[in-house]
Amino acid sequence: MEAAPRIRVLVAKPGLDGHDRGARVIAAALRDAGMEVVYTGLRASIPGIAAAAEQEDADVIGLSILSGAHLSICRRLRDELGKRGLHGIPIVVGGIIPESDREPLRQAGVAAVFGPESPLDAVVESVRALASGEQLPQAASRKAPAAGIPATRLDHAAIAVKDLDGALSLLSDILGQPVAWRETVPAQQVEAAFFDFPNGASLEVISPQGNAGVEKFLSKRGDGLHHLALRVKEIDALLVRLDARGIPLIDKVSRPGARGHKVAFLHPRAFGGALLLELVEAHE
Ligand code: B12
Repeated sequence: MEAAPRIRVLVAKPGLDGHDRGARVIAAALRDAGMEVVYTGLRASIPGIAAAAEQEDADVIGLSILSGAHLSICRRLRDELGKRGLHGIPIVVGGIIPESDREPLRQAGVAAVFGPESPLDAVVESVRALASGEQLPQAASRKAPAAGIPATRLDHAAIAVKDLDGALSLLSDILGQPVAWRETVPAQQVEAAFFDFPNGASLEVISPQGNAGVEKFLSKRGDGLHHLALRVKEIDALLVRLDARGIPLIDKVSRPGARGHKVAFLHPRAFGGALLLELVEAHE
């Protein structure tokens, strides 16, 4: 029995910018999925892309565009392909594409749009479907991740205390359980202890070991509720998104926190001074 012909994809990087990571990642993912991939390299011209699509007999053309010029590039490519009688080759586009440009891109004949952090398996499946002549439903175009903090649950609430041993013994007695975990966290300059609960959330008790913020909190307000922490995934990508939205952050990049987790704090200004919020990506 003859093997089915391999899907041929032209991955192109038009424009004058040097953002080629996305194109390389996609080319590798499609290749790993068994497709034949031709990558144009940086700064491919529109006529060059159309000529390569013709010569390589591409089933799908994938464009990686992070420069902001996606609309004009896609319209020009559609025209250039038309001149060569290649109207039918589906075009997919990835990169930095504002939500408001998705519909104009669709009108320009683009079959699917993939923003930052698009799952690679979704890209592979869409390319496979397009190569076999399927139309993608609108929803298959991957949208940028939703704005906001996609927290999976409350990770912990933390109280700050001056006398850690005293506080732990009082809490152990009242809660009727021993401390589950205690450590010094050098990156946070605190000593931290945790009481754990069956739903996975914890009560953290912290005491400063050179942490000026916690010392100031204690001298101003005394022992008390210091922060809440939400469990999240892919914390660094989330921080980039929050920063891009202008949300005030104490940490733009995560730091090592207690229990080997990655953590980062939003600035209390994010909540008008009412809340210090920590984000926690678990070390599984
Ligand atoms: C890394 C980076 C760089 C690196 C690029 C390294 C490289 N070789 O690629 C360097 C430091 C060189 C760089 C430089 C610049 N950068 Co830059 N850079 C970034 C950054 C932080 C990440 C991009 C990246 O590599 N992501 C990782 C890859 C894997 O993700 P991706 O490309 O998004 O790809 C995914 C999807 O988009 C999609 N996809 C992408 N391509 C394709 C293709 C196909 C076919 C498909 C199906 C899917 C797909 O799938 C991928 C996987 O999910 C972004 C901000 C951001 N958070 O995106 C800014 C960003 C792209 N840069 C930006 C700018 C302005 C610049 C500079 C002009 C800054 C300056 N003033 O000097 C210069 C340009 C220099 C030059 N000569 O080009 C802007 C672009 C603004 C815009 N378009 O509106 C951004 C958005 C930052 C910002 N918020 O302002 N940059």
